[in-house]
Amino acid sequence: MCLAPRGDALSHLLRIDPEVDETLRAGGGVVALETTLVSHGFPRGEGADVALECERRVRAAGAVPATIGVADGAVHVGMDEALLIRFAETGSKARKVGPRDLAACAVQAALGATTVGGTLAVCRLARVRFMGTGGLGGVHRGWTETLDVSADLAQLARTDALVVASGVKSLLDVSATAEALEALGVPVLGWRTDELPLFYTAQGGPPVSARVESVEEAANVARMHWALGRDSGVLVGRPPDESLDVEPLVEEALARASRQGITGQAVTPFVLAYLHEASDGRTRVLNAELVAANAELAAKVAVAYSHAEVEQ
Ligand code: PSU
Ligand code: MN
Repeated sequence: MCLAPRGDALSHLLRIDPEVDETLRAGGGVVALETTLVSHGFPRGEGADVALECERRVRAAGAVPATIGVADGAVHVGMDEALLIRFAETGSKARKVGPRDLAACAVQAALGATTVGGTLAVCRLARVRFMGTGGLGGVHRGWTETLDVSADLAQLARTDALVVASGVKSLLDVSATAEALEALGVPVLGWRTDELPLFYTAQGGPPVSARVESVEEAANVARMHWALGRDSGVLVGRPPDESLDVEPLVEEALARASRQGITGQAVTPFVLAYLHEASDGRTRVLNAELVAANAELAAKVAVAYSHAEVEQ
């Protein structure tokens, strides 16, 4: 793990909220939350409710939320409600910030909503070990032509943090993503399931590398993974409580995007908006629910991890 120099240059660039900083120093549970889903994952403005609900659920589980994003020339680890609302209100006008975009975004003082990969890059620096999100980015359908593979994967491979997600984004090539995770040496744990969840659907995904039944077990696997010198992340796939079969709609949305010449970063928001429209808003409700439930589970694992640290 890279040791963050606590020198002046970094301390003004990396703005760690005092409560987050204290909790990290005391070995308590801190859960990182991303801002891409706040700005880009929900219609303008609505992301704030989702983000605030995630923070509440993390606190209710006994951990401290650290929502991460770039604003006013600094990388924020933990932010106040006003800044969170700014991310939601700026919506798709906020920059989408992956690991490679952090520096330019900070230097140019743009508002930068961090993806899972961007958030994990900051976790590595700030030594935050847990994160909750909706879906991980991964290998896109048609990747043999486009080579469109999310930087989330490479960053997860080099960050010792545990991420709770409902699998990967529904529009991806899920089996290819599972293969990539295996190749990168990232454990994929199923939360009370043998299959990697398909975001909106619990069943039918590729097999996980191990199933875990409790938060203590998940925390212990992560601890052992890191104790064995593995410095990669650990993915915990938590199935949604209710399943929606949206695969036919995803296919329709992708076909439509391709006909309209929509490519790259614009594809996800297009597909999400299409799913929402075509499902009478059910995908958006489920998306908001699973993001909050994943944040809560990440918090419970973080608390179990910190308790075991104290006992040792
Ligand atoms: N899953 C969703 N909506 C999203 C994302 C994931 O249902 O907006 C975001 C996450 O922030 C994830 C990012 O890290 O998409 C990956 O984007 P890309 O494929 O461009 O790397
Ligand atoms: Mn991409």
